[in-house]
Amino acid sequence: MSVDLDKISQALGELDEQTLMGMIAEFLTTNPTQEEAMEVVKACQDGMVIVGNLFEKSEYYVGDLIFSGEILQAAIEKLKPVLGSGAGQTVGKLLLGTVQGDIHDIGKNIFRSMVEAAGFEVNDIGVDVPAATFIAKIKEWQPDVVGMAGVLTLALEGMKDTVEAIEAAGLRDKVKILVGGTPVTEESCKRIGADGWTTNAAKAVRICKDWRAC
Ligand code: B12
Repeated sequence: MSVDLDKISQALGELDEQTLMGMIAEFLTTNPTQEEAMEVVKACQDGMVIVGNLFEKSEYYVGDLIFSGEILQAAIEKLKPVLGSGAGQTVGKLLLGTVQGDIHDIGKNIFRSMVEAAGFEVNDIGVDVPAATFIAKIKEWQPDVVGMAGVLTLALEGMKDTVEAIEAAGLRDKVKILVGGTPVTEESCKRIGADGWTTNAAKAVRICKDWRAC
């Protein structure tokens, strides 16, 4: 791979948009594969961890978080043609949203681009989505998979509440549930009552494909 992934993380961590976009533009001239583009996404994700840590230490402020989000969105836009176009046959239907209480959506949007590229039809219901909206959309749209996103620790509760509400509505056996975002772990997945979890969008796509294959 022709690009220095650590430098990508560092540029995003330092909010150095010019350097980051320059490196991405150069990377794109090398005719990269989807896997290589995903490694760049991962490096950007690591850069966001640097941003988060500096925010925790009060060296960065909310304005810096917002700016980091904008830089990452711009980087993902540039990488989108390599991450996938979404063309081709539909392999399944995925309902996707960030759970109630959480407005973070950058990771969700990356996952959406990638799963669309893998042939899924995606109904993205946005951020801060109440359980009742998930339920109404499951009834109306009948997805195969429900993806719940969240990066706040609080989102784990939102996910658990949503799964419980889906169960109470008698819809639990109609859908597979996949949870994703930084705080999600094997243990929290079990507690939430989801069928799968991941903090990696490429792995999430593989899980969705495997579910549709069986
Ligand atoms: C950017 C950012 C913001 C932006 C969000 C912009 C946006 N449109 O999303 C803004 C400025 C709005 C923001 C606001 C806040 N934020 Co903020 N934010 C971040 C930051 C820096 C990056 C998050 C991010 O985008 N990461 C990059 C993406 C690519 O990673 P990801 O989400 O994990 O996604 C990957 C995978 O998880 C997976 N994936 C993601 N979603 C899904 C979904 C499914 C279904 C699947 C299968 C996979 C999947 O695919 C992705 C690619 O591989 C983090 C720091 C960090 N280290 O995470 C803090 C962070 C998450 N924020 C934090 C906080 C505290 C806040 C605020 C409360 C700040 C405030 N005081 O107002 C508010 C929250 C408001 C709310 N109710 O949600 C804390 C959370 C602490 C906690 N433990 O709960 C963090 C960790 C910062 C910190 N270290 O303190 N934030």
